[in-house]
Amino acid sequence: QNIVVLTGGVGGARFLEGMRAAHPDTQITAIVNTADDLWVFGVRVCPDLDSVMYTLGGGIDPERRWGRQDETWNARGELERYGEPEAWFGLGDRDLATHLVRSDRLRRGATLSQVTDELCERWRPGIRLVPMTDDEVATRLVVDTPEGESDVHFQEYWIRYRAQVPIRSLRYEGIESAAPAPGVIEAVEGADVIVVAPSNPIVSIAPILAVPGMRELLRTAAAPVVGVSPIIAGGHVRGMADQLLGGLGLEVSAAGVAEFHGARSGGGVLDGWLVDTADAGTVSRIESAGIAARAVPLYMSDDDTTRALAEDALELARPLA
Ligand code: GDP
Ligand code: FO1
Ligand code: CA
Repeated sequence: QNIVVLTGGVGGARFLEGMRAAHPDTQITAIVNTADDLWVFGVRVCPDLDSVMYTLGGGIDPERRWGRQDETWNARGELERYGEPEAWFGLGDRDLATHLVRSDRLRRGATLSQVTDELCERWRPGIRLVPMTDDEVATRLVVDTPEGESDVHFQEYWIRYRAQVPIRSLRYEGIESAAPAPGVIEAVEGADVIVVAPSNPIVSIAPILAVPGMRELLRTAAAPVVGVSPIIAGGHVRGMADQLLGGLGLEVSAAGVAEFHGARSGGGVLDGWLVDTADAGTVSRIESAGIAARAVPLYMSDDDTTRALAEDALELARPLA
């Protein structure tokens, strides 16, 4: 069996842990969002790839859920003392080593997928991690800051402005000329099931689908496509997904996200969608949009419920194959 998961960072990484626990001997391929990535202080940072790699490799900071555990911040302190304008972006000392290796390889001509394979030789995530594209894409937003309208990278909006400023527009810069990374098309075509992880719909899943060819690839895939809602009872679980959905005028609900991704039968990408038991009342609305829906516990509070959630996703997919 081949399982393919489309994923962002935190929510997706946790879900992948459950999938790996449920199917330790199965080939699982994660297609990871790279539109959060940025160059800062001369290094290439890939937050979602690193969140997934560190989580599955046992190196993630368990509280922050990004960056390394047992981290120190000496380099960051020194950057602040230099008055570096980008010091709002926190690169820990341990994390910095990952970025030095990645950036060195990229400058020598390696592709992001090659570097990711190399980093994974150390972390051994047990799941194949493939960036959505080897080309540079950046989620950028035009926002209203206290200093006026500003065109910022997603990371600046997220970290510096804590997703608290009004959004005028959002775009995935560079996406038109991006191509799926090697292995992406083969993975989707060879999949027995494709799962959309409980990741941020706007900044994790949508950019993957916006890579030219991806939407069509999913629409015509032989395997069923099922997703897990990142929204429970009208709110984000961890992180700030509601700021983006709400900020763009979209409905912040499990059903709203299902309709945003759309039914495969109606030009979207989903055959099935899992909502939390708290949202059981919206199952019929989702089904009337042409998406098979079920209500199960979606809160990944411990390893057992996370593994059960992965099983539930595969079970929802089974009759849709
Ligand atoms: P990011 O790239 O690091 O922001 O991570 P993702 O995009 O993969 O995941 C962020 C999303 O995960 C947020 O929208 C959260 O609502 C969702 N999330 C986090 N924990 C859980 C959970 O336990 N259950 C569900 N269903 N969603 C979760
Ligand atoms: N998140 C923060 O809130 N503050 C930071 O300074 C920060 C630095 C950082 C460095 C490397 C990395 O891989 C992730 C980092 N994050 C930080 C998290 C990052 O903004 C998020 O994981 C995502 O991009 C949200 O999708
Ligand atoms: Ca992300």
